[in-house]
Amino acid sequence: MKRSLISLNLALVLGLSFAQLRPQSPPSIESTRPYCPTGSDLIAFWSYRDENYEIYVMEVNGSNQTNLTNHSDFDSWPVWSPNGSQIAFTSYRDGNGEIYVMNADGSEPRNLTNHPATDELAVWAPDGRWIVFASDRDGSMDVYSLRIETGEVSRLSETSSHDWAPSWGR
Ligand SMILES: [Ca+2]
Ligand SMILES: [Ca+2]
Repeated sequence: MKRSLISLNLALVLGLSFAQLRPQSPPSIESTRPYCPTGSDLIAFWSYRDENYEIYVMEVNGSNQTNLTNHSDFDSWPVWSPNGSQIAFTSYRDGNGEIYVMNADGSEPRNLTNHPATDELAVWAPDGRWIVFASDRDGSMDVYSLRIETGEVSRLSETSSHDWAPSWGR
């Protein structure tokens, strides 16, 4: 993996973790994420319409809105795998933020991080083999990579400030 490909677009950071941003009341605007990369005209997004955040997909015209997560805890921030077959997301269903991956139809969700610290905001590498995410497992929020095949995690940023919300360059 070329670190140079990673744009550590570290979020504006006010010392708040994603968990702390969880709203106490439903937001007025539903957050959206990009189109499915396979050109299937699907859009993934997260919504509070069920009184807890769930990940949905819908057609580009807004039809066929489908709840993929159906879990009582916080599920958010969906990102398509490069081939469109899977969706990574952040979930608090295990009591702390974890990076999950599920099939694009919502089946077979699995916890990739499985760590007691906060792990959140996954993005896929363009080759589909890596996920980059933010975690506070070493004391402050930093950016980490995870090799999906092996589960190997590497720390990419090492600062005492809040490094967050990475994205990949092309
Ligand atoms: Ca949920
Ligand atoms: Ca965790």
